[in-house]
Amino acid sequence: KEDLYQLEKSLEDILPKKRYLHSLGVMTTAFSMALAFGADYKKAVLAGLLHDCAKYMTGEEMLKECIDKGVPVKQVEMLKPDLLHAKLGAFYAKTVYNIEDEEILSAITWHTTGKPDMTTLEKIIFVADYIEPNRTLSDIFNLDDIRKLSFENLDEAVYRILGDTIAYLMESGKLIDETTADTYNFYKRKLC
Ligand code: DGI
Ligand code: FE
Ligand code: FE
Ligand code: FE
Repeated sequence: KEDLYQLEKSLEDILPKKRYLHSLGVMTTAFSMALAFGADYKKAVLAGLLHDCAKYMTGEEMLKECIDKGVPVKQVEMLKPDLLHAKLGAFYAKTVYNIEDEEILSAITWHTTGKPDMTTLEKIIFVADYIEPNRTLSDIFNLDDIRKLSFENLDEAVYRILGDTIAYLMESGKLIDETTADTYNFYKRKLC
């Protein structure tokens, strides 16, 4: 049932090549971080591999799919439907890939915005998504620093990633999901 090779093949079939390679990068990064931080590495592998499993559709298609399948959609997700790939990914992880573990499903659900007071596994997936080897310095500011920090202080890494993500969203005039802002505030308070 938990045949990793079969799962990798299914994702390779459905995801665009770059997205598939990114998923493998998140999987191995999350595996290493789970070992470093004493989290369940098997859960980290499954969550990392599957976290973007819905990211082969357009925003419009994801919105329609969520409405069809009864997955609740927030107002900000109506306006920025790309955000839906996280919760739709968790829905597919459960219904298509037979993942029943709530910790894995939750880590997938919250991998884009984060959420206040995350579990170690949730933080690992959130951070691994940002630092995995296929991400490049041209995509992401401060990537070297954040990669190093990620294996030293997980909360600090989450905080820095959110700060940089929010700065990027503001610069490009994009809507900020309230959960992204709440998560930033939570970790800012936690660290001071
Ligand atoms: O799916 P990935 O590209 O691997 O990574 P992700 O799921 O973390 O998505 C990253 C994108 O999501 C990035 O372009 C920033 C965007 N994002 C994160 N938080 C918010 C957001 N976009 C909006 N509009 N609002 C947010 O709060
Ligand atoms: Fe994603
Ligand atoms: Fe992310
Ligand atoms: Fe991702």
